[in-house]
Amino acid sequence: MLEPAIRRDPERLDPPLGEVDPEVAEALEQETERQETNLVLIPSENYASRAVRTATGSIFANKYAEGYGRARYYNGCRWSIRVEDLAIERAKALFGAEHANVQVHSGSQANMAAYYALLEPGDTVLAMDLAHGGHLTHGEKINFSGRTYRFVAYGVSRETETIDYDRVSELAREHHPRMIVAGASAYPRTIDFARFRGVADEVGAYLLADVSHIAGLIAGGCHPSPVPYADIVTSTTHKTLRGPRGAIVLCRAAHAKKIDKAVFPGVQSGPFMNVIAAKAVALREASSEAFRDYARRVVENARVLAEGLASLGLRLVSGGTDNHLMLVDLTSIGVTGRDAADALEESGIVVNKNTIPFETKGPQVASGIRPGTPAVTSRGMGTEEMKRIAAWMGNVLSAPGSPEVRMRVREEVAALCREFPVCRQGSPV
Ligand code: DSN
Repeated sequence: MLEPAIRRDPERLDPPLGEVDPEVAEALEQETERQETNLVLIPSENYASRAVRTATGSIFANKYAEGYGRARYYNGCRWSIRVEDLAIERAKALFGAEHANVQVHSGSQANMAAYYALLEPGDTVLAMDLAHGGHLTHGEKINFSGRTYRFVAYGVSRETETIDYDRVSELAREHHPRMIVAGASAYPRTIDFARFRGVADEVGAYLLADVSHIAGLIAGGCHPSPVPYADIVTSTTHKTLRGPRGAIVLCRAAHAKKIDKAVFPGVQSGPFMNVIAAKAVALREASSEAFRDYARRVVENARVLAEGLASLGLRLVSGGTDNHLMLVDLTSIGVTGRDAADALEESGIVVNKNTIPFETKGPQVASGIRPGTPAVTSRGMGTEEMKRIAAWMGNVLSAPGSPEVRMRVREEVAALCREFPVCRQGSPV
């Protein structure tokens, strides 16, 4: 039999990135170098595995698959349905949830869908103040959440800097919210979801848990799960969970239809099938014993890093950490969050500036920084490395104007990074 002539040479018609777009290729190369040679302490960032990145960059990106289950608006969805089913089943099994929506594109859209499913515009919602550790989508005036619903803010107590549950209860009785949001972006302590449920029940409110930051710790058994208590749980997939950039929504069976409808066609149309395939991979990885060990090491590393910083005289909001992050109040050393983050970046240590509870400066300056350990732990670093990182941070923060100190730390950081490569063969990273 004669072989058919190949009429299209894929190599010629579909050249590699470097040939198509040298500028983006260069940025990609430089970003790889940056991620290799710097210590990432931003607690919402992580290194997704090669398997997750392969799925994210895969040809599933070419497919439209609007709809759910077998009811799609496009043909050719057989393998898209397969990866979506895998992601759904794995999400339900990992978190013990009755229903999972894996189509939702981002954490913000997950929260939008949750509000859209259970609330009417103008309804009252009780959520954590952004300045106390909440999130933009938990009712900030400039965000869709604050513009659409009537948010009332709770926060942390001035004395303990931990969530003031008595005040949450008082506010709930005063304002009768239709929903209470439990969850934060900059809160270093364990969240008592059972207590939130109790308050919600007192006033007949729905409970939404946004676990974007701590999802990996929950999956790994290092933080109590909100699933038994919350009506809806939203989470991003790229933070401690170490998946692709994206999100999931988990909920009780009673809310399943409303959530699915709120995601599509409510706030989204076509799902990102490549990202859904990558979520399936990440959820499989997060079900492993190795991931449980990873989550345990993230928390242990955070505790050691926090102790190291405190031993240098730096003040930790709430006195320490139970999870993957800590908030460092720099007021007493006379350095702003912005200057600290800039000086640390020049030294090869990447953190984000952060407001602290009862902040007196604007968010672009801020009084604190928010270091976290998910990414450095993914690289394989442990408690000895955390002690060295704390010492380097102390050196830089006590001499923020010294280029010599920054240069010395930068060299030592680069040497440590070489011992823990990000893209090494055969590593989980
Ligand atoms: N989730 C935020 C963070 O913690 O960095 C960004 O929206």
